[in-house]
Amino acid sequence: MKFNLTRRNFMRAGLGTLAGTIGATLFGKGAMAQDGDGQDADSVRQHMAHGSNGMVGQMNPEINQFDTLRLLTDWDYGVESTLENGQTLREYNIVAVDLDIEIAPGITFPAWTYNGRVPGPTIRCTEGDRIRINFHNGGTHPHTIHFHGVHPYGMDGVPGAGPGEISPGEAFTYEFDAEPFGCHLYHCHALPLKRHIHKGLYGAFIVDPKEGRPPAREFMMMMMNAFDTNFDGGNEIYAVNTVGFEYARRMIPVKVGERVRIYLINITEFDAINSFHLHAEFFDYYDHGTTLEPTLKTVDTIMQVQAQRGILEFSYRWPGEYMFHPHIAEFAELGWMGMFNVVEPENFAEALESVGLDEEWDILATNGSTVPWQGEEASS
Ligand SMILES: [Cu+2]
Repeated sequence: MKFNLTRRNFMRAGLGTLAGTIGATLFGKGAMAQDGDGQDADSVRQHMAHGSNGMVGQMNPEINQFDTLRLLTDWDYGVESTLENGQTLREYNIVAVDLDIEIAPGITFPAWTYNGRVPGPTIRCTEGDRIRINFHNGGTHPHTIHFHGVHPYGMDGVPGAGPGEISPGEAFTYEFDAEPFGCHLYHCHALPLKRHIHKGLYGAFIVDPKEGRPPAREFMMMMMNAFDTNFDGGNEIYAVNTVGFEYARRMIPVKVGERVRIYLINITEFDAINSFHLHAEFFDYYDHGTTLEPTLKTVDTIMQVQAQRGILEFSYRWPGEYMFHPHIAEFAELGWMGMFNVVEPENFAEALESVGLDEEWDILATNGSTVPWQGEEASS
């Protein structure tokens, strides 16, 4: 019997039984296990029947052109220049491409992507910047980019407005000023909408307030997302940032006592509501991220409909391995569950290394904002 498991952390966390349930449920629901390392759905079920108590399989590093842990912090500031009126211009090139991605070990999904990744690039800027998106459709279907933000009608990226749907091989430049500040998103708005969104055409759009926000370790967890692997109009795999259980296999390093800020966006198609529950702590929540004061204080669960989003802030008092997941058991069992590995500062380098990260990731996580905090509050 072959187990290609990277489950050291998983076992340490004492999640063995849960993981067994997860695997059985995952493959029992009709997800298409692909050839990969030779495990089809039947052989996986057999493993489960023989009492495997870990997640089966290993991600194939050759398939995805992105690392799920690095998606958390890879802010894209575009190519920056200054316009004659003194305004900052940020210019981005986004190409739609059809590409198979791996959404769980051994399970590939024929995605439609922005720049070869799901979610697409995390566009980050300051309120008032001019944003210029050179969009080229290199896919096989008509697509658009619709931004959640303020912009003229012709820049709305929907059929009938401006250029409407951009045909394969064609291009269009979307341009507008970034406002309001907050945690936003963009997605394809071609029809049928649910198919174009669920195939993977979405990304985070973070607009920093001009006065910045207090220092924090920041993560883009855009996206609570899901995949309908057999195209029956329901999802088989759920995740945050695309790969089921990846943040359980490779826990996210965090330091005791530091402020953590999560940009959370729900783009799940087919299910009306998604949610986020944090273990062993409570957080403040900024609905849509459009305020500097929390809109909800001291909660440990938040729900979001599709395209709803917000900013979470919290800090952990004690070291430990803390779960986060939707409080919807089905989603959690089908891949949407992750963990924070909270450690003392002196153990942080080790925590990074244990999941294949480095100092560069740490710097991106703690210096993400386009503007330094200009308020009074001391760093936590
Ligand atoms: Cu599309």
